[in-house]
Amino acid sequence: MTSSASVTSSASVRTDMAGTIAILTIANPPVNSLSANVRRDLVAALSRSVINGVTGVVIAGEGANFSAGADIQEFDSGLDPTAPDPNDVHAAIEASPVPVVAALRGAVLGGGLELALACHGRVADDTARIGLPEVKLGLLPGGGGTQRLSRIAQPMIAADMIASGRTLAAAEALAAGIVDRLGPDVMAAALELIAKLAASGQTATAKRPPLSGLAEAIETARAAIPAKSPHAEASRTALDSMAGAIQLPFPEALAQERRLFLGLMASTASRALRHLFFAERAAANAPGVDKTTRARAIETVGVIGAGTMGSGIAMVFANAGFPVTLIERDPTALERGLKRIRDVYDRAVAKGDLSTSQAQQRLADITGRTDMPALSHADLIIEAAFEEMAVKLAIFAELDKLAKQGAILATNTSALDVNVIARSTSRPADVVGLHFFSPAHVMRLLEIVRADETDAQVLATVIRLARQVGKTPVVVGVCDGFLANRLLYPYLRQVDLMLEEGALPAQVDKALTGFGLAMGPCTMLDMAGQDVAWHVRQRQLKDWNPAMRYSRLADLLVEQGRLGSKTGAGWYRYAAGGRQKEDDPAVEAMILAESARLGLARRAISDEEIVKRALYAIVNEGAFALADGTVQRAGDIDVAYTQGVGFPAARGGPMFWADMVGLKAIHQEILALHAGGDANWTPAPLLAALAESGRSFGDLDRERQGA
Ligand code: T1G
Repeated sequence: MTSSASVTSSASVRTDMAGTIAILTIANPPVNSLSANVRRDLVAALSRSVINGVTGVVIAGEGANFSAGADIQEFDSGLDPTAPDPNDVHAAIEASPVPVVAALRGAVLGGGLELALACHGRVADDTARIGLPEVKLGLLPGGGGTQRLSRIAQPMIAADMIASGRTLAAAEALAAGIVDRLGPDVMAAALELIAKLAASGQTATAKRPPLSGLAEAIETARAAIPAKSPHAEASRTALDSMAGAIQLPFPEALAQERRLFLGLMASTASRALRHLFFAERAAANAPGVDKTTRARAIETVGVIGAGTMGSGIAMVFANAGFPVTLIERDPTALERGLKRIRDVYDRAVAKGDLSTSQAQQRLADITGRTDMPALSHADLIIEAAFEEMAVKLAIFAELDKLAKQGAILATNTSALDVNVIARSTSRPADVVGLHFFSPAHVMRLLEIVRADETDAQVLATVIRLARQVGKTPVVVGVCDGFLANRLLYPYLRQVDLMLEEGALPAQVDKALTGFGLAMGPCTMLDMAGQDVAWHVRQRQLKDWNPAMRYSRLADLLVEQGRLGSKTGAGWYRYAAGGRQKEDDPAVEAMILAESARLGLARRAISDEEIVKRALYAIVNEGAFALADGTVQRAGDIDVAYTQGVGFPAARGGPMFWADMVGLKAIHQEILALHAGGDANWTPAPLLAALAESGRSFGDLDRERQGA
């Protein structure tokens, strides 16, 4: 075992001795990222150990993680030229005259794995999660990972890890040759491996030949890169770097890897993905909630409503191992909901995504009931009933009577006022909005709607629960549409107005999918149901600003019963049960007739204008939402739109994209559009202020974070 006393300690690397073996422990909470200081101290501690005549070195991580890799913040704040770069650290390890072994636990990711690969051996316990996820940040392993993994791991696995960023469990890593030993006591295993290496002599990874079969493995991995992946370019470049292991001497291949890495680091796509990495974590923060806020225990969940959303939400929690009671008063509707769930699991088993026993376990966790009192013991109850306030108020009145004290009462409403629902109960502090996006068991975004009186403990509970069930929480305030839908309203209005002025649905959709949106707006509404948006518009028309142009085109669709794919017709015509979409001449005729009725001379509208007007509408409304406090950060909007609305992650989200375009230019174009008298283009004062002061939405978020 190791001695207790630390021989020397620096800020981020502690040195202990176990006999004549030095144990260097990286201590840089929360995840031992390899900051400039850590790299500097590692080189110094290693050099000191060798000078002191140790017979071996173990490198370990403080706490649960070995290391989560490079400090991602450094890529934007600037690399410290005075600090050793990762390749300097790895060269020092490989030059060691005594064996260096990595003791791996928890996260062994990115630069953390690269550090371990430079060691002469690696041991792990079964908590280790081992991978090179750099491509998910639009990067590639820039510390020798593409070269050393090619010399250590089974080639097909190595190429897949590098191209996809997939993380291996410890046992997989052992089977792939990345880990030499697996055991519960990594320190003991490390000391044993050092003794073995000291006896047999250690070989630096860089001196080993690349494993045979690498060329084929690279081509196989290249063919498997999903065309629509936000990091497709990074994956391809990472494999190009990996091919260097075959084509070039190690030092030249390493230099090529570094060059390719720096090129990706400067790319907009990587900057966008790095922005989203931090924005996703920031979006889970809420006023009055921090890591010390105690959460309530959630063990059982109730869902009210077995429709599309209710059954999807029930699966979200069953998939995470929670027992769920699904309430639907109408037995036929309940059976329909349960069948919908069975069908989803059957398809998952057929596709091999789930084993039969997993599907059976999840189904067993969902209990269908028609009586609300079955929820009296639930810790969390989520209402997913019909989107009418009267319906929801009646349900919450009943819940107020039967739910146990301390239960969290949530509504899945997509736009209704959660304050009104909360205040209708005797326990408003326990009421919160949990707005899932359809299909709930697939879409990662979860809008957590904090009503005025929602207790901080309730927010803390549902934020942590969201991440526990695989959702990305974004905390928003109460307003019409909360965040994602509120910003869609002006976006969809611009679409309809452009249809009146000269565009057609297929062109609009093509322009926006060409920009990178997963789905065009006309197709999106046909899928969601034209009647859903119609209900929202009817509610908003009650106090409509007459200076704000309004198109009734989408209303005409609904009046003609064209509700979208579910009725076989919407903006498009659908055959084969909604799977085959066709342009519909009847819709074109309807649009042309409406333009004529309005006396509009139809004109050619460019794809560029379509993208600008559609997205500027989102950006402008986002600035209004940031100003009124409904949304805390521009980054929250980016997370919501990339994870809930299909905005391309490689563009970072609408607000990051606007920063790249330049707020001054956007503000000028909105002013020009506003000059036409349409109140849809009233410039948000916050956007004007940022534009005039030369600041970005990113600057605003940093200012607010620093405040
Ligand atoms: N750099 C900086 N901060 C990091 C970080 C990192 N690598 N990883 C996590 N954090 C912060 C995170 O922002 C959060 O901060 C806190 O740590 C807890 O994270 C040269 C170029 C390790 C699986 O991509 O996957 O190495 O919000 O909330 O859920 O080749 O963090 O508390 O202020 O996610 O337990 C490659 C990224 C880097 C791994 C832990 N490495 N991290 O998950 O906690 S590039 C990665 C993760 C690189 C080299 C290349 C996860 C985790 P805050 P968390 P978690």
